[in-house]
Amino acid sequence: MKLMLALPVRAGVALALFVVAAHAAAPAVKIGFLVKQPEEPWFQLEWKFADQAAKELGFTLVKIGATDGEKVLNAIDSLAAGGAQGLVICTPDTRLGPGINAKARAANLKLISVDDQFVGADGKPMTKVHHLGISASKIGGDVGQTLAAEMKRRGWTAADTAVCAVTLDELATAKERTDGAISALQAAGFPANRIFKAAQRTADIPGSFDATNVLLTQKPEVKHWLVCANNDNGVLGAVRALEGRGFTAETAVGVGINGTDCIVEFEKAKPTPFFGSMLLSAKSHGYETAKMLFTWIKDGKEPPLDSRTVGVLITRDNFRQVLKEQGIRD
Ligand code: FCA
Repeated sequence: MKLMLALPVRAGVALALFVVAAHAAAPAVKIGFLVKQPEEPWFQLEWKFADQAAKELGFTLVKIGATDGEKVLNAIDSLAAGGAQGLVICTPDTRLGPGINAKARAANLKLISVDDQFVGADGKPMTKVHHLGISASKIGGDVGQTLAAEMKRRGWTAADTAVCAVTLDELATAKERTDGAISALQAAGFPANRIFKAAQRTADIPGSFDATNVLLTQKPEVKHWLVCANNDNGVLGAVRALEGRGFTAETAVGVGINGTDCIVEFEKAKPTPFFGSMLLSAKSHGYETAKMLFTWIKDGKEPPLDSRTVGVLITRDNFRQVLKEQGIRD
């Protein structure tokens, strides 16, 4: 009897010791999260949600602002040396894709690209690298439809109105967004010859400000402007240029994308030409990508190769409520 009791007890102790040992031996999961423009509120929110995943799921997150190719390659080296097993990246240049992929593979790091899909040497998207991005054409289409609806609501005529599309065509997702907006405007009956592109030289507010100023100088006769761009900052730069020429919320309308970089604009006491934005899901892009990578590393569960997220229109009227619902604001 004594022996019978003793055996399970001993086995239990042994099992407990084994569990402790196994736990100690399991390598801690460490993940890098690299973004191309760490100063953009969009990327800060991605990081915030990735941090939340790290806390909830129990892994280490290393956030790195990788603003050029050299920084990306150095970051991958230091992640590998520091024992990381994977990285999520929004690359500063999608053409770095093949190099990043090769380096990550060589270092045995699992890889997910976010927002901006890698482009191969053939100029085509690298569809074998796991990616989570936005449904860019659809979201751009929603921007175009919103602009067309606002023009109609205000009773503007096509003869008095023109479209300023601030473009960043070297980035595929950006081109899909502005192309989507232009197609939707044309589908709504807007004449193609009143749609003008202003190419940004840099993907920030000054880049869009400069590009728009050139266009406004060329077209002084236009009474009303409709503005679309790659993202909120693209539209913000254009709005600042329009304001510099006396345009107001009554004479120009811009709709951005991200919904995160325009909050200060919406909070201004007086409306500006920045009418609305397609709010993207920073939580999916930050939390979900980090979680997908974590479960891939920990349980070997490979994420889907290509995931796409949607956007929802926010304006001065509803932004507080929607941001609260999405956990972006208290
Ligand atoms: C690109 C843009 C960002 C954001 C993201 C989803 O990287 O540059 O502003 O829109 O896609």
